[in-house]
Amino acid sequence: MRTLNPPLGPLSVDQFMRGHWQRKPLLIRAALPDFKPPLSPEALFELATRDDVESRLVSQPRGRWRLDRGPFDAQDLPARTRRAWTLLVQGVDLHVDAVHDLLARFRFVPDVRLDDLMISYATDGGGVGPHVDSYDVFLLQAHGRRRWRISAPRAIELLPDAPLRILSHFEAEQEWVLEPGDILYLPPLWGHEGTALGECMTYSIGFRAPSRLELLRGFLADCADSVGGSDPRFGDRGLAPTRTPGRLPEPMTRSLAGWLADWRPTKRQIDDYIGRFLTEPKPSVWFEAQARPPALSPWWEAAQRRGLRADRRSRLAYRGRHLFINGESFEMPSGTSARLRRLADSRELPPDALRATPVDSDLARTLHQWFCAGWIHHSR
Ligand SMILES: [Mn+2]
Repeated sequence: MRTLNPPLGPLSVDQFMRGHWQRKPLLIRAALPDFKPPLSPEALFELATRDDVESRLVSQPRGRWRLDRGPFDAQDLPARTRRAWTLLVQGVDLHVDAVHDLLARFRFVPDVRLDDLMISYATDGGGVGPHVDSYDVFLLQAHGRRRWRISAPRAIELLPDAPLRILSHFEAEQEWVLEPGDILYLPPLWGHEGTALGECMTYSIGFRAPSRLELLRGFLADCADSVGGSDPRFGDRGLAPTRTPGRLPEPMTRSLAGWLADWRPTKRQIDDYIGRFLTEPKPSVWFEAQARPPALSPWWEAAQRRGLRADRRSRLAYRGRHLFINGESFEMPSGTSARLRRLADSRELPPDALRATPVDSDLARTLHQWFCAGWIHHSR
């Protein structure tokens, strides 16, 4: 995946990042002027039948909000002629190359900040109500028209007893009708409400940002897994008899407090965890390992002839001598780092990057291992 021109209209990437990113909304008319949606509504409905695809149906029977979770058979969905329903399909970039390729236009933001591309299909009047999201989003109008109304961040009150998070008070400060190819950028916590004007499809390019609690939870669990080894246990040889058996023994309290206060993760543990955490695939992603791994030598010959590319679901990042891929950490052997970084940045290695490298090299062995795991493929 090449890095394509950012769809920011007249703004440069620098202007956008300084003036808008995480600060204020931006409407970009004709951001992708000749945009043709790569997926028809029928193809989207088909995706929503799969159990490895996260989908939701939002409707308002008799004026009450209703949320159903997929997968949905064709007969589960309301008719396309029926008003005001919405089908949301999450992570479409994980399943459709042409949709994944769209994300290349947003790689002016680091890959680890990018979450997924969600497609929302709605019939006339459809929407999911006024709400806020915790993350930045680019709303690309892919087909038909949608009216967006937005408001600046403020104290949030939600409708009681609704199956979705819907703001109970929402006063729009600005509103626009988006046409195909237009994009609306929203920073986190801006109130927004989108309403379909006729049948419409909107692509949400969503970002991710960990909270401190999410990071700590995972990190502490990870540390606990790797403690093992020399695990001292409290002992109290010489303990004096007590007449107050209900009281916490002071020496015991002091020892345990010392263990807690003195425990420190190493810098290596910390750096390693951050890289693995930020490249962890989504829970729905499952890589199919090669049932019959090819022998290294013919495989390497083919790789040198055809080049290699990352699977569209693979998450890659590097820092210093470490490369992180799909939640695992590799120390890059000397002589491999320039090319492994190139694989992370461009998501492919063309034949000329591999040609001069012998089959008994660290690079060939590492890439072969990733190929067998299903993380990378031969280029077409
Ligand atoms: Mn939203």
